[in-house]
Amino acid sequence: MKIAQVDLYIIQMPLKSPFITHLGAVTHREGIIVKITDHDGCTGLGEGVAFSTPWYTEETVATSLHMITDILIPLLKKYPIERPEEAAQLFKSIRRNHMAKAALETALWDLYAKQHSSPLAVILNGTQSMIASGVVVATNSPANAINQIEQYLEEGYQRIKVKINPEQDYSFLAEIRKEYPQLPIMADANSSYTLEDIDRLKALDEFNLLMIEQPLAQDDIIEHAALQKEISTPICLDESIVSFDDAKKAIELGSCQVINIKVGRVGGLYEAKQIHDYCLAKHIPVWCGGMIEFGISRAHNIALASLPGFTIPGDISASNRFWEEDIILPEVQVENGYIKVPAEPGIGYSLNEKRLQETLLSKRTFHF
Ligand code: OSB
Ligand code: MG
Repeated sequence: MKIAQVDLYIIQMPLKSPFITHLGAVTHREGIIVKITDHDGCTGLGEGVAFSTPWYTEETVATSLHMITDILIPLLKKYPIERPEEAAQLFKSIRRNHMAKAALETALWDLYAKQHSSPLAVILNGTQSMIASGVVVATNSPANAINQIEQYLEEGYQRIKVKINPEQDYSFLAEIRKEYPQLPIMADANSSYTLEDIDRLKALDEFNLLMIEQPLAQDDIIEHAALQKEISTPICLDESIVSFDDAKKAIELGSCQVINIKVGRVGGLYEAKQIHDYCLAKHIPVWCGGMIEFGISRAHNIALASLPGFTIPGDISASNRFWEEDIILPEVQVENGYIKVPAEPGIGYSLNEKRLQETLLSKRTFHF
């Protein structure tokens, strides 16, 4: 792919309002923007989606930087590649560190698509020109949740996700259901329950949720299979699925009826597409998860969600859901509940250089 240079930009931005789960509150987002430039001056963009602390997965911005700088870039220098799939293969010699790998791999996909003057969605074999958009309400007050839901429905979002845990479930959902009896709604527990809570979880069946996301342990697929036999609400797995093999095993075991695919969690677009293709063949619907990300990762999510198996609105919201001003131009917009898949080459969004400079903490450049 004739890589000449890799630039890493570490940026930080405040969220418009705190994102609250039982695991803590996110008030600021630190992230890594990757720019890969080829010998002709063509550039590909990627984003590292690890958080500053390991609250969601084990990776952090600092571990990602270490992996990208000291392990993955040296590998790319040593073994020049012709296609992004080869990077995915090359990175398999390194254990885990999926978000670090995805930061580079997604930039290579964007570069490859631009080198071939083709939209990334087309390169990935996407078939949908519009993505149905859902949004997450992450607050611990029912009144706040209802206010936010009202605002998001006005903005056109097609599906609402709320965060739940054993201290905030039945009565929280009952208040929301009273206000919105027909709303397509789902709940994400982020691993806050155990099988001992089975009666609490059974009680949630009456709310007609689209699904419950990751009720049990973040690395479990065995107990989720046992739980799915006891509840009628479909289980969707997030944290438990970090690879194609995980997805295959979870589906074979009956641990879930739906999978949330996150590019960063599974190590890149190649692995994400493998999971998608398998789920499509097995009639398991998938949707694209979110990471409170900046626009570059959002843009990669849009390209991925154009694939035919993405039949459920995911957590791909507009840039203004989290940011006063995003780092891409144009910003991601939701119109009548949909996001248009760009028809321009690559991800179809460019860096907002002014915003990048305003939010920049540090920068590193690597010459090939
Ligand atoms: O569990 O899906 C999750 C955000 C950060 C880490 C984990 C999760 C989330 C979300 C998605 O819920 C929020 C979004 O980006 O829209
Ligand atoms: Mg989740």
